[in-house]
Amino acid sequence: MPCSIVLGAQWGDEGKGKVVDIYTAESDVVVRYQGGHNAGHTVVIGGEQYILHLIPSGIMHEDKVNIIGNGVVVDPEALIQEIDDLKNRGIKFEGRFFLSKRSHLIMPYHKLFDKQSELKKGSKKIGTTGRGIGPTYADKMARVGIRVCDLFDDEVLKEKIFDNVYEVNRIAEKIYGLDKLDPGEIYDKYLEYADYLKPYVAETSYLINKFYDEGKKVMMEGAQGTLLDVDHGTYPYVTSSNATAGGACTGTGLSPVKINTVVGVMKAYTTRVGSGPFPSELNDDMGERLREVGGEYGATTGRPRRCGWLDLVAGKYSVMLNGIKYIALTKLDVLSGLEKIKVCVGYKYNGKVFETFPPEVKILENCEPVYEEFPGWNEDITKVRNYDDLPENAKKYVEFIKSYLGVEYSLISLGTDRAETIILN
Ligand code: 2SA
Ligand code: MG
Repeated sequence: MPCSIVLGAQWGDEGKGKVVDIYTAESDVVVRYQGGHNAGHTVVIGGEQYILHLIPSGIMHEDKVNIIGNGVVVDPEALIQEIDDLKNRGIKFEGRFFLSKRSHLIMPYHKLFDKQSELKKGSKKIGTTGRGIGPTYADKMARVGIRVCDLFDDEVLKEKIFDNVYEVNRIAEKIYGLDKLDPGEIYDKYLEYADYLKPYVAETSYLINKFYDEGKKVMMEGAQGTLLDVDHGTYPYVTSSNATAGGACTGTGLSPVKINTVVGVMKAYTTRVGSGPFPSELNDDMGERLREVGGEYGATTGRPRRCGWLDLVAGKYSVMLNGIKYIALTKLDVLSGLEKIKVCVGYKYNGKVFETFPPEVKILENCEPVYEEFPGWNEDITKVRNYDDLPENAKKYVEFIKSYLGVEYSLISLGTDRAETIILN
């Protein structure tokens, strides 16, 4: 396929890093289109683990081009750190890594406001990663953001930083009782970042379209997940970008008519980090078991992830929103050894059963999940490479999901390593 999108079909942490890494083998160019270093994409190659936050997962493959698109918000300090770390592990960047001139920059005051506004919200907090993501996108929409291209015009950069910090300091003092920020200090620091990043900066929308026109295969890598999408997710308990397929067009400059397929990455159960409704959440021993066996801790913040059964109401919504044709089903191995496995197929609220995903947080928070129950299996399935060799009960579970969602499987993942995978389409 000339152009595909691989994205999270749930609340993030579906195992996108590994799936993208596998598809990278068939792609020439890998592009991130939204989010920032709030993402944590884990890739394990030959037993070595890499956690990528901003840089596309394709960086692990020597001959692939990696692009941070215009829709991504970039903390230059975090990006430089990530580049340095990967370079120290032998990964090359020159000529194969590009950063959009149109990407918005995360500034020190964005991080400050992210944390302060969470503190202020108290029990109503979103549970953000504290990386400054929301305030940066807010500035972008308010048209006061600072973009990567601004780093290379001293005059423009200075003016923007000084104007913004003037406003920021009024709020910092008045609302949060904080010390004033020094705009000059920020300006100097960002000029240093500019020097470091200069070789990588490009007009990536032209670049991506050029690669596409040359017949190169482009894969767009989503971050977070569909239900964290600012428009379609569990608002306000969402991230501030469009994690759904539409975001891949606005976040890269590649037209929707050029995109051939969307692969949704879906975990065989559900997790979410941060606050917000989660109808099939398990606040019991089973939830604890999924967390421990699945290693469900945030790849960016180390936070324990909330765990629950697979939610197919959410899954079907996600398939619809993104036009998902193929599902990459991950972490099926985590369910081995369970006597029974449940799948949520409806939300019961006020005597009514919803089979569609409601926008009202109140309904999602107070509904009772309607479950289908499946018998489990005891076999260790991590060594299975052919679909037919899966235990019968595992096949029944997997078949149910597929027919409920009306999709095909592109692969079924049975472990963190690249090799622990059944490739299907
Ligand atoms: P933010 O920081 O403004 O984007 O937070 C808003 C909500 O989005 C959630 N969010 C995430 N959920 C899952 N995984 C994410 N990435 C990291 C990971 C998370 C980590 O891969 O593990 O390490 O904690 C991610 N990033 C943002 C967040 O929890 C809020 O609910
Ligand atoms: Mg993650």
